[in-house]
Amino acid sequence: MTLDLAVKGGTVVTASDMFRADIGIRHGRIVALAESLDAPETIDATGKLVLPGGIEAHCHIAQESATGGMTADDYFTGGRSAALGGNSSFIPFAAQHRGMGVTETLDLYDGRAAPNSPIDYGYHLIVADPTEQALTQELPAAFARGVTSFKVFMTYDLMKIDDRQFLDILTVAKTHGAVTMVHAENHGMIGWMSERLLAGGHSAPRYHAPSHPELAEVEAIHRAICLARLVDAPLVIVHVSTEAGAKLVRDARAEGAKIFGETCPQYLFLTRDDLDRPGMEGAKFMCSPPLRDAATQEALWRHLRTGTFTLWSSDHAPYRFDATGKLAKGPDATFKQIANGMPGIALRLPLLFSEGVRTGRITLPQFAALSATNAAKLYGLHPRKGTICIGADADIALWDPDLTRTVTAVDQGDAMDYTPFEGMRLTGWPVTVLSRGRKVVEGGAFVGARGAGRFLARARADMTGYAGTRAPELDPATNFGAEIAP
Ligand code: DUC
Ligand code: ZN
Ligand code: ZN
Repeated sequence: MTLDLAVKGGTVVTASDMFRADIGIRHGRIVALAESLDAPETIDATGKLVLPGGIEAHCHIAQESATGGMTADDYFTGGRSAALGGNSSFIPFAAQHRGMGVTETLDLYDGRAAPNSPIDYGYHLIVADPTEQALTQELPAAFARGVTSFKVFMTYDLMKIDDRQFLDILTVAKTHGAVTMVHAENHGMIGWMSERLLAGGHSAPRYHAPSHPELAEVEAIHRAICLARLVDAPLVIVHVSTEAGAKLVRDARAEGAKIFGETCPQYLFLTRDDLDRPGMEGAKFMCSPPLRDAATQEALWRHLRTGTFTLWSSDHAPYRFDATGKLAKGPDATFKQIANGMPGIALRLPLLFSEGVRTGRITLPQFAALSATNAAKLYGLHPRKGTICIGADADIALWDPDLTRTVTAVDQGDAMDYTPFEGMRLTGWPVTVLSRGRKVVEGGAFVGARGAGRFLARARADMTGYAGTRAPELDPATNFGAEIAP
């Protein structure tokens, strides 16, 4: 068989297996796995781990917030940083704001992504204005276009939807085979706490943590799960930051519901003590939900190891530590006025490798699953992406398991002026990354091209193994019967 490229001598790691094999690539796809292959071009993977290219499934790129702030990264810098972190595709958000149509939103993001992204990309559609037109026509059209996941917010004045709107969106998503994702925090609790803290003169970044109490997340996760179970729709609880929240996800799934959890490095590597740094430094560590404590970190590691979390995502939300970002409202801004979010797209996987795999907390196949395979299955990309098998895109990351590097902001390849993980020494880094057989990272350096990434029209989620738990109260006559596919 004629090959274009062979990756030789490495140890292939998938979500289920580890084996020694050469990988043969032709026209950007994997066409052979064998003990020994040759090709006009070869990559020596001796001593390396050969993993599916990562899929970053939660990041904010070229996205404006409802209040007008823009993320620092565009599709080029965000994609470059993702590639440096071992990813060969990503799924940022396309954010609908109130008064905007869904189709208009997706067209806008196409204009931002297509000319710039160096790696393959799709979007999750944020739905902030579920009008009748959006529900009946635009969301189905988005699905047909390959945008098969929708995100909703239970908090933020200009983004939040109410429970009835949530049920409407879940039902449309379910009808078409889309997955709904939710930012689950109780809006009333956050507003009430914030008002009291500010009235008491507590406006520094450190008060961001108490303004978003753990119970706000727990209540909202519980409610979101109940809403999804009522209509038996799949739901992803994104950025789970509490042990109690993780338990709700685990228990719902154990009962057969199609409930999935995601957590992020910041909740396992940083704590709310970081918000206490002097002056406005704490603003660098403000994200929502906020950082918690050391005991929560350990609990979340446990849940990661035991499978509660299907997804491990960076929630890269890059706002620089200057007047374009965190300090847009001046050096004395209150915690309510500072953009929420932190960067980390290049570190999602190195952090997990170093502190997860190397410490023995998770296995290499678990690492592959959390890198790519689970996201590919849940978000309709599998088996084209997310694994190493015949026929898949040649999206491959070669990892040097023994390479140690110290994290520093300038190495991130993003448009940021800080990293919250500055100074951490991590062992295990991606050294070569392929996107459809093209090198985007070589020798740890970015070699990709602006605009080389392609839009990923995604399919429906793979729900194999999830029977669902439709609420017995629902009468098939109310449109939840057989005409809605499982
Ligand atoms: N939600 C996110 O998903 N990311 C950043 C901030 C937020 O509220
Ligand atoms: Zn969120
Ligand atoms: Zn996010």
